[in-house]
Amino acid sequence: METVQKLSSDQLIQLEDRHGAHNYHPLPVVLERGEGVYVWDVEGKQYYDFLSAYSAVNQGHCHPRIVDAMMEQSKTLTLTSRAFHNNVLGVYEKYVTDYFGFDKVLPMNTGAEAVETAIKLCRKWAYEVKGIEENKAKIIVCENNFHGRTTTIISFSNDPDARKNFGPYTGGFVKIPYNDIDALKAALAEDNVAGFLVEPIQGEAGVYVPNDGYLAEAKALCESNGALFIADEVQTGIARTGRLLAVDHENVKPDVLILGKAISGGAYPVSAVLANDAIMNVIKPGQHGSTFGGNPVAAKVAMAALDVVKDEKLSERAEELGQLFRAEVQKLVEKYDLLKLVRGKGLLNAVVINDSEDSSTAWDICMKLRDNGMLAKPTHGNIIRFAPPLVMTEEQLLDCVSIIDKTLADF
Ligand code: IF1
Repeated sequence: METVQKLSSDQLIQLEDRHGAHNYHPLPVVLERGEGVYVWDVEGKQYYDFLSAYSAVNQGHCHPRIVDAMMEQSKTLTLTSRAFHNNVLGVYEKYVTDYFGFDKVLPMNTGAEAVETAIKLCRKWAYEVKGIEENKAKIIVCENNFHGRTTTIISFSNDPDARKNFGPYTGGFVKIPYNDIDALKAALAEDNVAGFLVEPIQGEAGVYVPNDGYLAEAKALCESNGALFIADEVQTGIARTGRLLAVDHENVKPDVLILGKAISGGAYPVSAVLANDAIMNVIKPGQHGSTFGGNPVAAKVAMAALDVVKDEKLSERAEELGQLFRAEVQKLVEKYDLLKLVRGKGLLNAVVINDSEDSSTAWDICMKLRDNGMLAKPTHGNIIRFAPPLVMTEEQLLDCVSIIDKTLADF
């Protein structure tokens, strides 16, 4: 029998470097196992995961209930395509629409696909229900948005890395500043506006939390102008910010809700677009879909992942732990000049480093955090995002705060 030699971190990083496209710049750590709030690298070192796969692993790594659901269904039926019915899809569709309180769901796989779905849905609704002249519909978006990587989505990004040399771009989008109600009011007053696509908290922009009341006002303005309020909760949804949805903080019900990431607990690519009949019924057979969307494994995984969120009270935990985390890190902000501020909601938080965006300070801090057993990733050069799995205990969270403290003290 052939013996497989175990590769070291360095060797594995080299393989990626040589054979993979260089579309990421990962922290140099090679993980091979995860359980709950912990991950282990190939040398056996244990870390707290403070990224949670960009908030996909809210339920913790390899949650046994989610993994069991996936294994069980994988042994029975993995994919039929939508050319035939299967015995899981309808059950899931009822489950997920009851769970979030919408008439219908359109299942997809990735966040970007769900955003694309919402854009198509919004445009079709605008032409067929609102009565906008064909090809004239405009969707309002925000500056510094992040909604994914497709050609249409990057067309309305203003991040040069995301955009440059990927044109020609898709038209039909109007960009306004985030967290600016007057700008929204002015944009909605224009002709042919179909909808407003917004992140309840801007994730990629550095966990940028809008003013209290912004989302509720924005929703009310959309309503009075006959435009759809489309919430991209791919990152903020599923208990991350201390509520099931981030819009729940302001009791806002979106016309179109976009979910991804943690709807599967990170076990499988699952995304969803939810809306009521008056909107969703504009999509007819043949007009949208995907081979894997709503497949039986995805459906079972999503139901298990959403069960876990309720049964383990993850929204409540995120709310409580988030309060504690920000209070503790605020003490560090006062203790270290290096930290400018901490902000966030629930367990979606970031600290801004007192240094320029092009400095390497945040990256260097993340490297030291790694050495001290905690994994986090900088964004925009001087911001570090802290988003651990929501299944963390208070004791573990305080342990992490002391790791941050110790790391900064050494700096
Ligand atoms: C990467 C950030 C997180 C998203 C929102 C849609 C999507 C995302 C609000 C698309 C994806 C990602 C993808 C990721 C980095 C990342 C991210 F740094 F950009 F902000 F989460 F923190 N809407 N967010 O945040 O979902 O198609 O990726 O499933 O590696 O590019 P996707």
